[in-house]
Amino acid sequence: MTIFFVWIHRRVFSLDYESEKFYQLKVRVHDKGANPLSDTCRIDIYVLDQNDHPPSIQMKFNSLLEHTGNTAFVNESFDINLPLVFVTVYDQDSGDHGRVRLSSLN
Ligand SMILES: [Ca+2]
Ligand SMILES: [Ca+2]
Repeated sequence: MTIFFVWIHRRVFSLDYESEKFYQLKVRVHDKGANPLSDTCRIDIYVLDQNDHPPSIQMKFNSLLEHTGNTAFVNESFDINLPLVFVTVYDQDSGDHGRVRLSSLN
């Protein structure tokens, strides 16, 4: 019996679920006999997601508001039933790692 170790090294510098979730390796072995005999096998590798991306917030003020950067200037007459800001949250992870909850800190 001979034991070999198999590494993923084909253009892979690190495993990243968000870039590539699945690898398939094909391995072949053959003996050194006069009429070589061989066997092959397929190895399926699924990369499991980890929580390696923080959520990020992008916001856009209501176009009715005068604003600069993260600061808006709201007239007293502004209809408070209209949204002040549209917030979009991104998280590249999957499942609970990518599920987010938005809360106000004040
Ligand atoms: Ca995440
Ligand atoms: Ca991830």
